[in-house]
Amino acid sequence: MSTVLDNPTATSRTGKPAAAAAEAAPEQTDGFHLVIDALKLNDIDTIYGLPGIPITDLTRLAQAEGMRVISFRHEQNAGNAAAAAGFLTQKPGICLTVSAPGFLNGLTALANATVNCFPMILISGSSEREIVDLQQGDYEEMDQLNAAKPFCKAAYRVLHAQDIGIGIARAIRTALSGRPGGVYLDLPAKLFSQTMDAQAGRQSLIKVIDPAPRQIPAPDAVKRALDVLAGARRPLILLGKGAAYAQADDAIRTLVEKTGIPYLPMSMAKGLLPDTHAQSAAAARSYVLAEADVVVLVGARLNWLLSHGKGKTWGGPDPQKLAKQFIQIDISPTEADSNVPIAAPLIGDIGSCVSALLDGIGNQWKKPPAEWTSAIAERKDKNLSKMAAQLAQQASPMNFHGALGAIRDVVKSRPDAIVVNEGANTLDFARSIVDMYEPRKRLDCGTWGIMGIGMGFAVAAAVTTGKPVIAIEGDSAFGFSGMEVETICRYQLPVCVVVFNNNGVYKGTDVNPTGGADPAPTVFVKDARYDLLMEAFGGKGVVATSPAELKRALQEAVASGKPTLINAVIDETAGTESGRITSLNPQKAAINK
Ligand code: FYN
Ligand code: ADP
Repeated sequence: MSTVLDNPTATSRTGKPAAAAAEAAPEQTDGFHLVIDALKLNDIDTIYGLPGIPITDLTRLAQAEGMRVISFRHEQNAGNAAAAAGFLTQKPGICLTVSAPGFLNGLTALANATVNCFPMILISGSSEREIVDLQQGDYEEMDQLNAAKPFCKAAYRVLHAQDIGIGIARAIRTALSGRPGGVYLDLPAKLFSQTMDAQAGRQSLIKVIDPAPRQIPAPDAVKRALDVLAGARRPLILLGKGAAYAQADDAIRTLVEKTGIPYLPMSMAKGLLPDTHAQSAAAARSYVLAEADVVVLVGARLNWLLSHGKGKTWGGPDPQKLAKQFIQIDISPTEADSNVPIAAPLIGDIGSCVSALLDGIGNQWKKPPAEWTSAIAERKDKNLSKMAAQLAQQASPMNFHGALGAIRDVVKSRPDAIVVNEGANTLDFARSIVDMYEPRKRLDCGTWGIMGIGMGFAVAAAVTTGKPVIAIEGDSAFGFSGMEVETICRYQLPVCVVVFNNNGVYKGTDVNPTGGADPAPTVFVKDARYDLLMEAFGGKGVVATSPAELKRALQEAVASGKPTLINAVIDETAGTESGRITSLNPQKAAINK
């Protein structure tokens, strides 16, 4: 394998061979080094990417200069890793791709990061502007800048080495400030080998000061919010992944406990307070959404996951129940009134907004009426008992509850582990069965309900935290990023993938109605050995057919920190079409019934 030093296209710091460099003056730098130096100056220490023309040497040099470079097998997974790293660290995750096809492979992840409000920068090499713009048929020709624009907060291109510092500073500031999101940075191939005076190069770099400035809410907006809240008889705090991202954990916990208001976590806000907290209304979700009269949204949008704040979920058709008042804490002013009227928008960063509410509340706050909290407790107890009974059944073959009950026990004993979760039934059951105890320990399909985030998110979670990662994967969902088990083995990451293998999408029992040889569209190879995939790369593969086997294998994997894949054999009749969101699935027309 070639190294930086023996690779002729990589320039040394002086831009000249060592012997010549001794007599050459002044010292030179180049585009490669300026990109790396600009990232390092801003405390960015990891690149997730996939080498190839024109960025291969950038990956080599970045590693040589002390950055961690995690090379993937497909850019979408590298992009997802960068996005998850952004969410976990509040620093933009960097994804580095080659031109056109590599760039496009990364674009889904960039769009997903933007939709999820995760800070991420997709840096892509691109082909020569002169040829691309005249559409003369360059190698990997594509107008990447314009292709990226609809999918990110902003897209920038750098043409001159002396502008690299500015380009990276703008990308960082855009990704982090206000509502976080994805940014595209286009670096044409020619830029990397441009040279300039090293001293001038150093001076051209920018260390971004205060990239996510605090945004203090206006005092009258705080007062309005407190007035609305004070009038509530059935208040509810709804925590979203924005609240998890904000890292205002203590303030949020204090707000919940001091006011005594029940709270409902969205899936990635689970663990902000432990799911076992007495005030958690997660197990009474339908009840609290329908019945609450004032809802405080903290970093959560009233999108499809919350039925747009309308309809049956929120108490319709009863007009009294539907006439709720919302207080919305968000950094983005345009989020308010996006679906229903917001009585008290509280615009600012979550830490500042929650602190301002706490200051206003003082020590005089009247806790919610007991009839509200005890009605919730009653609903909650009912659902918890129902769940306990389902978890106690040891069905054979193993079903979702059996398998997830085993995982739930392991997570309880390792609350520092990070859970990555995707699939349909595997996602929906895991969300309510596997309790989380610490903030930012759950990563999942997020705002889009996207499949394919699994291995990318798992790699980033392991790389950024060094903690054990448990990826709970539907067998279909796993397929989107499964090849990255090689990446997990190559970097020896403490990731245990549990594949819920029920032989198909949703379930494995569909048949081809024509009686033809092709399997039904939703069915996979029966009894597939996903565990062998991990063994192919030197990791550990295990088949688990019972909750006891699964629990033992997972405990061992977490304790060893070794890459492991557990093929959890699930009853192929278990699972419903589209899981808990069947209502979104267009039904066959009556004519076909
Ligand atoms: C929740 N619940 C519990 C618990 N937690 N019962 C007992 N114990 C515990 N710990 C109850 C809760 O009160 C609900 O019952 C029910 O379990 C389901 O809770 P959940 O999962 O929180 O709520 P729900 O209704 O499914 O949430 C709607 C949703 C969710 C849209 C937010 O379905 C979601 O996040 N979906 C994402 C789907 C997705 O992205 N899929 C990927 C594409 S799949 P009741 O209160 O009695 O209602 C492509 O096919
Ligand atoms: P969930 O899917 O969990 O409900 P969403 O992704 O819908 O969460 O909502 C997250 C919200 O949090 C977005 O509207 C975003 O603008 C907001 N947000 C993100 N970071 C911050 C922050 N630091 N301060 C305030 N709001 C934030």
